[in-house]
Parts: sequence; C-alpha cells; structure tokens
Amino acid sequence: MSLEEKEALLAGANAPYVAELYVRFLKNPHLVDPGWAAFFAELDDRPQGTGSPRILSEADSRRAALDSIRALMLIRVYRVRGHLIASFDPLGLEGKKYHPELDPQTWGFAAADMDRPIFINYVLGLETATLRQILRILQETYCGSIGVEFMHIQDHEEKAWIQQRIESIRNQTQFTRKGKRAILERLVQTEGFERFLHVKYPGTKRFGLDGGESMIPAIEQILKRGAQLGIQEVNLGMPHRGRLNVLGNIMHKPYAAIFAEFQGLSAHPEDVEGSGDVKYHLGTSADRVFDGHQIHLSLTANPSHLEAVDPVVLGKTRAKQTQCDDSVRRKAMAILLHGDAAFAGQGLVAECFGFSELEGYRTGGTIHFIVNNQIGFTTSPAYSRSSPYPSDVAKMVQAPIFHVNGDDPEAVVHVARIATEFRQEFKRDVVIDMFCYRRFGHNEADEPSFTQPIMYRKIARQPTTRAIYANKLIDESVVTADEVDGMARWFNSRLEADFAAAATYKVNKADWLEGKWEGLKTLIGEEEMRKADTGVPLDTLRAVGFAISRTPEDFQIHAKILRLLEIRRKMTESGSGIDWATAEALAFGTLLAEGVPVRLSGQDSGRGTFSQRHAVLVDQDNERRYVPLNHVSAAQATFEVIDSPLSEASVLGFEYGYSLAEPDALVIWEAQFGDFANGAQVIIDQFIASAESKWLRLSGLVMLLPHGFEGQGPEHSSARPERYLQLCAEDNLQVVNCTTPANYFHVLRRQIRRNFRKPLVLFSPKSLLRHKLVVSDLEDMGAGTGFKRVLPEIDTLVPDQYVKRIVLCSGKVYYDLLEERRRRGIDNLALVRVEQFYPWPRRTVLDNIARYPHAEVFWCQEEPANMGGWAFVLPRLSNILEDLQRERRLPVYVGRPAAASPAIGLYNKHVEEQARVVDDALTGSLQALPQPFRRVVR
Ligand SMILES: Cc1ncc(C[n+]2csc(CCOP(=O)(O)OP(=O)(O)O)c2C)c(N)n1
Ligand SMILES: [Mg+2]
Repeated sequence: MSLEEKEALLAGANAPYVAELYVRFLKNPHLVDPGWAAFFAELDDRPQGTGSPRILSEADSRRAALDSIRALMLIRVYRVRGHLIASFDPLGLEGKKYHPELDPQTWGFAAADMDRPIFINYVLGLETATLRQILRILQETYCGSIGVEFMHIQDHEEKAWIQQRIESIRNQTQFTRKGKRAILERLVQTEGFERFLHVKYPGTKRFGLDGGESMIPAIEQILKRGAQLGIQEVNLGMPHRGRLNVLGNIMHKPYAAIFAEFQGLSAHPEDVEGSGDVKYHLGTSADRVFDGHQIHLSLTANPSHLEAVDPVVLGKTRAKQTQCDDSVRRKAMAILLHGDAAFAGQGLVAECFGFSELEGYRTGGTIHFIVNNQIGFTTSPAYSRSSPYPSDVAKMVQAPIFHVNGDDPEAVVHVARIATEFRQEFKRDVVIDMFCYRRFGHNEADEPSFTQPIMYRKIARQPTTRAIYANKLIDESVVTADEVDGMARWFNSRLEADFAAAATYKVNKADWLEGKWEGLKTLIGEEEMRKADTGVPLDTLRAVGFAISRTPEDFQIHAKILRLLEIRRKMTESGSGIDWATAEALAFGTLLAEGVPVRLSGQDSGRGTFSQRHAVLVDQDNERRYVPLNHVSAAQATFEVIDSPLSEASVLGFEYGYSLAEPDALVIWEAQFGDFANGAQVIIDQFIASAESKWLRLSGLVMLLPHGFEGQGPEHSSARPERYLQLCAEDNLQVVNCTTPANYFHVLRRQIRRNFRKPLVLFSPKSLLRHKLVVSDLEDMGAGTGFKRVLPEIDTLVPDQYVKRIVLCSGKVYYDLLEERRRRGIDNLALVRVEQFYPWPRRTVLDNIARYPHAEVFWCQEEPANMGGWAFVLPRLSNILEDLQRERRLPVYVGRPAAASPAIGLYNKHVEEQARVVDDALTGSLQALPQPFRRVVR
C-alpha cells in the first residue's frame, strides 16, 4: 500500500482499524507489519533526541489512539501543504484559501473535539495538546506570512533541520527594537530612493522596486548573517527590477553617480570608454563591513536578456572559490535575484540548478530571491506558467522554498536569515519567493490598467510596505510618528545633496584592471603587442610529452589507450609527426608547468568527442580516474577537465564567468560539435562579443568549436563561422581556424602569454585529428617559434611571377586542395592559408598576394556561399586587390552555392560536392566559374 493509500484509509471508515494498529505499534513496532511500521514511523518525524519513549498505557482507549494518529496526520499535512492556505500575497488576490486536507473535519474531527487533550508524543514540542492548540501552532508556523515547501527534500538531515528551525520558533524571529528600527530605516531608504527618482525624473524608465521594497532589507540580512557565518565574497546577479536601488542602497554606488546617469550627463566624456549601456544593466563592486566582518560584493553587469547572467555569476563565484582555496565553499557565495515570470520561463534557470551538485560546477549553494510581483510586463501568471508557483523549478534539486509576504518585512528578513543559515550549513541552493506587487507599470511610463484593471485598483489602495511597517512599529511603541518622518526627511535631504552634486559628478576611473587584472592592458593598437613569445624549449616539451604518456604502475589501462600513449611518447621523443591532440596536451602541459591553471569544460571533453584527447584515463578494473596532465611537474598548476552537462548556454556562460574572475588561467569551453553553440547564442552575443565595449569587462575565454565538412550532415559540419565573423569589430574577438598542430599549440598559449585578454573563437578540426598530413615537428613549438596568422605556400612551385592563381582558404579544405594539387602535379597554383580571420591580418595577406604579381586571386571554402568566411573576406580581399592595383578587383569565389541548410545529408552527394569544390579551385577558369553573386542571389 502506498503512503497516499494509507492516508486515505485514515480519513475513511477504516480509521478505527488503523488506530488499533497504531496502539500496537506504539507498544512494539514489530507487532505490526513492516509497511505499517514504516508509515507510523514516518508520522512521528519529530527531531531526534526529544520526547519520551513511546509508551501508552494499556488503558489508553482506542479513541485516544485514533485522536493521536489523526492529529499526527494533520501535523504532517500542514508541513506538506500548509503553504497552500498561507497568506503571503499582500494583495490577497486569491481571496480566502481553503484546502480540504488542512481541514480537521477531513480527518474526522468535529467542533466538539477541539479541546480534548491529544497525545502527540512531543511532536511540535508538546507531549499532549488540544486540537485547538495544535491548529494554532500549525497555522502560525505554516500558514502565516510564510509558506514553506520543504517536505520534498529527501535528505533526512536537511529536512529535519528546516523543520526544527521553523517549528522551534513558530517560524518567526522576535526582532529586538534595534533590529526593527534597522528594518524600518532600510525601507525608508528603499522607498525614499524610488520616490525621489519618480519625482525628479517622471516617466523615465527605472524599473522601480515600488511594491517589493522588502527585498533590500532581505539582502542586507543575507549579507549580515552570511558575514557572521564566514562569507567574505558575494557575487550578485539580478535583472532590471530594483537594480538602481540595489546599486545605491546595497552596493553603495554614489547616488550622485546614478543621478548623473539619469541626466545623461557626461561631464567628463573622455573618462567614459566603450559604448556603454543603460543604467539599469550596470554592475559594480564594493567592500562592506558587517559587524566587523568585511564582505566584498560584486554585482555583475548584464544584458537585457533575463536570467542570462545567472551562469556567469556562478562561474565567477566558482573562480573566486578556487582562488581563495575555498574547497568547502564557505567563503564565496552567489545570490541571484529574479522576476517571477523570468524565473518560471527561462530555461537557463533550470540549467543553473543543474550545476548545483556537480563536482565541476558547484558553488556551494546559491540563494535565489524572486521578486514575485505576480506579473511579467503585461502578462499574468495564468498565461505565463503551468506551475502553481514560479519557484517550482527549484524542486528539481530539492531546494527548500520559502514563500513570503513582501508586506511583512520581518517575515522576509526572517526567511532571508534561515535561507543563509541553510546555505552555509548544507551548501545547497535555497529559494525565497517574495510575493509582492508592482506599484506602477512595467516601467514607469507604462499603463498597467489596460491589462490588469482589478489588480491595479487594489494596488492603488494598498499602503506602501514602509507605511504598513512604520505603523506597526508605532503601534508597538518602537518608534514615534515623528521619528519616522525624521528618518524620511533626513534621507531625502541626503538625496537632494547628491542630486545637486550630480551635475558635476566626475565618473570614477574604471576599476576594471584592478586586483587580478593588474598589469594587463586594454588598448592593443600596436602590431607588436599582438605578438607573443609562445615557443617552449625542446627539453621542456619532451619532459611534458613524457609525463602525459605515463600512467601509475598499478593502473589497469585499456589496451588501445596504452598504444595511443606509446605513440604520443614516441612523437615527442622523435620530435616529429606530432598530431593535434598531442599538440594540445603539450600546450596545456607547458602552461601548467609554468603555473597557469587550465580549465576545459564541455560535453565529453575528458575523453574528447572524437576519441582524440584522452585527458582522463579510466582504470579498467575499478574505474579510477587518472589525469596525466596533473602529473607534469611538482610545482605545476591544476588541470581541470570536466564533462559538462548537456546544456550549452549555461556551461558557456559559466566558463565565461569563470574567465571574468580569473585572467591568469586558460579557460576553455568546448562544443561537442560547433553548431551546438547556437544554443548559447545569447551568451555569445550579449557577453562574449560585446562585454568589453558595453561594460569594459575583459575575458580570455576560448571557445573550441569542431568544424569541417565531412559528410556528417547538416548539424555536424558547420560551426557557423559566418556568425562569429559578423560579430567582429573594434578588436572584440579573435577568430581562428588553424590547420597545423603547431599553430594550435601556439594559439592556445598565446591566450595567456600576452598582456591583454580577448575571447578566442577557435574552430577545431575533426577528420584532421587523424590526417597524415596534419602533423607538426616539435621544433615548430620550440623556443622562438610562434603563432602564424597566415601560412604561405609550402611546396616548390614555378617561380613566383609564373604562378597563375592563388587560392586562399582556411581550415580543412586546405588539405583537400593540397592533396589534389599534388596528385595532379599542378605547380603554378599557390595555396595560402588564412589561419586567423580576425583581427584580419591584412598586411600578411597582402604580402602573400603581392608575391605573385600575375596570379588571379581565388577564395575557396567548403561552406555554402552564404556561410563560412566568404562574406567576411570579400570586402577585405577587394580592398587589398585595389591597393595592389590588380586588374581584377574582386576575388573569385569557389565553394558550395548558397544554401538554407549548412550541409547535405547524403554522404555520396557530399563527396561529389566536395570534389567539385576542389576541382573548381584547381582548374575552373575565371570565366567558366559560376560567379558568387549569381549563385548567392537567386
Ligand atoms: C529573455 C528575455 N525575454 C524577454 C524580455 C523582455 N522583458 C523584459 S522584462 C519582462 C517581464 C519580466 O517579468 P518578471 O520576470 O516577472 O520581472 P518583473 O519585471 O515583473 O520584475 C520581459 C518579458 C527580456 N528582457 N528577456
Ligand atoms: Mg514579475
């Protein structure tokens, strides 16, 4: 019988029979069958160590037993479902709430039963209690301003902790007078700031917190309690709502600075770099002290895209934990604030919960705070989510959820405190869902009664949270009305002073190259700065090569991997034939030996999607894991290679966030196949490509994107290089599609060995991983060598002036062209590889073209004409041809015609197409070749 069936039995005619069983169980649990014993034991979930032995005298009547189990059932149901009738909606939109299971009648109690003592065996802390008492306790604890959902937690300790924590104090903190005044002061400031903006900048968007003011004292409480419990660093992420208030009242950004932004003032435009962003997206950092404990706070800048910042904040938090050796994750923590519609709607929220217990991504629990104003823009919850609460998604990780009435600031602060304690105790996610309302429209110029007239009539009559609380404290004689007025006047005069100062406010010189970023540069300018010393002495390379091809003696390695390691070892010993994966391992290994941590995360990255990497070896007997790159040298940095969850957006966001906080590590996100990165487009567009320009935030993140047309169909061929190339401007990115293991080695090392950080979009090969021509010599990685942005012709051809054609290309197609040219014995056609698209190596490309004065210039790609590099190189090559005063100012396009789908599904057709591309590049005559424009524009 299931638990539900047993519960149903209790409420029905069989209750006396169950009571009989219970009497027996209390005497001796073995007297009833184990199923019932477990059921009764479950009822009695009072904290361990309390209560007396369960002994009921023989004389106890059947009725008493029945009372007991019914009462215990009722208590249990209140724990599970009490929140369903709690009054946490300040607007009371749902009216009086009722749930039959919370009605004592359902359990067989009548009005006459209210005052009979019932034995409840110290559950709720009482040996006996009347039904009236029991209900009062349950309603206070579970149905007041706070509704708690925690009975879905399967871990006994966590569940018992919450139960004990809230039942022992009936889920209320008795605040001191000082504590109450502090909450009031916070509310005065929160409301005062919004009002001030409302008056000074009427109709200007600010996405005010009006109606959700209790959020500010709640965050203050999290910080204060967190500081007491060891938190030293908090990373915050939040949306638009109330952000200015958080900036001013939590982050202590000068009000004058915020006012200056409202006025669009740029008193000192020379100090404001980049393209900037709207004021309610900006981040900042601050140090604050709570009870003598310092906390460093950092609010991450974010784009409009709701919840996109979440994984970024988590990645930053993780990096901070690694930096301060916080392996128990006690010192650094993330707080994420959310809107109700966004929390329920955006998949990134679920993706981030997915991180919470993963070895490679966990951050020791995030405190989530939902400003649940019961609306999203103009959409009511009934239209925007299928779950009862916006918070239900958090149940996927069994996080406890506190629904709380925003108009009861003490309750809000109380749950903030418990949530913080829970996080510190169990290092798990926890959610506060603060029910409130939005006093104005979505923004302040928006009219909400077009769509929610009833709700907004209610809101118009609703006194502010501050007014409600001030009156409460006046009633309790904690403050006088005059004092409350005094608080508001004082704060307002302070705002007025800042308002006056705004006109001449001098923008603080950006703080972005401080701390870990010190010594790095932003303005690159000079070509020289782009160069990097990335070569490594051969001895070091050999030592690393040896270390990465070794396993411990007692390690049962798979026979094929053993052979692979032997081959790797021979490659480095002989110094030739080094393949892609070995070059990568050498790049990582040398950086590690130099003290640079390497973090690589992506789907199946440990082994490598193409079974090429084998960075994690698995003992065939016991599945013990061994990571050779962590055994390179005694003083080396740590290599983390992580098989990620199957979520592109959040994992890319996480690694991007990690790179924001850790410029001294090589941080890499790897796509399984490059095209899957489009699931993370928001992170690419809103952060990776534009964060430096918008927010002056740098990142050295590497995106590894497998790319190449090998007949694997539409979704395993193209990493969509065109998309990244279209994003390139103002030196925001580096886009590389290199073709030799040595160049790959250098481009990875270059990421760390220069004095600036830029995201690197790196297309990586698939078939080339095992291509006989795709090998390098150790010497190509030796001291003095470096990354080559363009690779010139390597074969001996006719003298330069007789070369008839230059075929420029990038990536894998080069080898198809090279092999076919050799096969056909063509000696007057030069192949030039563009290894780096952006920053566009104009001078080197120009030199490589100028070298062949009588050659036609072709661009060959395997991608369709509307994809790949064509649109990017066309104007740039034309520009060069113009400078060289070539007769033909346009390069000739050779490749697949424009297509809706990146690649064909049929393998044979692919082979045919590929052969035609190669043939066109090698033999097609200028006139006969279909012109790109004719092919593209159809
Ligand atoms: C991903 C995304 N989709 C749509 C929007 C446009 N938008 C901005 S705010 C908003 C409503 C958000 O509602 P909620 O999350 O409840 O926050 P609230 O404004 O009520 O505080 C929408 C749809 C957005 N910013 N991001
Ligand atoms: Mg909302």
